[in-house]
Amino acid sequence: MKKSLKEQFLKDGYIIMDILSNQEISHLRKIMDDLLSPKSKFSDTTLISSSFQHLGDSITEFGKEARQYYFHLLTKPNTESIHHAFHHPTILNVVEELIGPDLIVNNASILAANVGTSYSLGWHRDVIQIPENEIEDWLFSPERFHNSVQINLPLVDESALWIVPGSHNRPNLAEENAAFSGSKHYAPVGADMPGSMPVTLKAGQAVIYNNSLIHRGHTEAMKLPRRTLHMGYHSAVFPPTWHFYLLDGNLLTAEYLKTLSPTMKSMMEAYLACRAKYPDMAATWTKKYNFPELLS
Ligand SMILES: O=C(O)CCC(=O)C(=O)O
Repeated sequence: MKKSLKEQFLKDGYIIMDILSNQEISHLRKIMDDLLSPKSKFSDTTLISSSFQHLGDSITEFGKEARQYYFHLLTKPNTESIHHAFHHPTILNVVEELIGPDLIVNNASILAANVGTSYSLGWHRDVIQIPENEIEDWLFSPERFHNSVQINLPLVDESALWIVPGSHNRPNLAEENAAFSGSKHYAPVGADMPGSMPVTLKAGQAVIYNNSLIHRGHTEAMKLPRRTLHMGYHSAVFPPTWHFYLLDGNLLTAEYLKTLSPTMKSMMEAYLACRAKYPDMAATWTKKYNFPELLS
């Protein structure tokens, strides 16, 4: 990786890279469309806000409402046909250069919506698992190593992700706090955020970002469908963040693991080993966990 890309990632909190060939885009698009079948049509186009995204949607519900769907695939049987997208060698190489080796996937999802959907998710940093009264400013300091990388990789051109560049390693500015209206989780849907911009991506390009960035999902009524791969990783060489716990480890049963490809199976075994080593999500946002030198 060009040194400047890592520098840009550290400074701005995101980079954009070409990942997929045209052939890979068509191949994955076909698989994704097949997974999203049957293609229900919504008749009521009232905007439905997409909060509580971390709970995930059921893939069989796709298209019944005029909204953006967020499908967590790992631990969902019958979605294996697209799992190889989540260990694409180019993606793993880039992420390893940004945070370190021995990557563990903790989020393997699809963000999808049909033409005509207006999508609006409130501004947030990905700290939803942390109780609001435990979210402290030092979590966003440049000294804290954020062992988590998130990626949006659309198979259709899009600009649904919005970000505030550089906000990942500093606390909220006064005007940002005003936009959040007192919440440390989600700003009210539609709030104006100073310094924000949409991330415009061509199919096959990925935005690779630090999800401590202030960000949101937002589009006017879509003229193209949304068909985006969404994924998250951490390096097993370092302690994980709270994002690691997004996967329900209890669903990674021996029976389920047998249904996975050898690569995904070994990634999930690595996940379980890491889970055994770090069983307590609530430790991950404590100061001692993030700055182990405080322990000595
Ligand atoms: O790309 C999007 O729709 C937003 C995704 C997002 O906000 C998130 O995963 O935290």
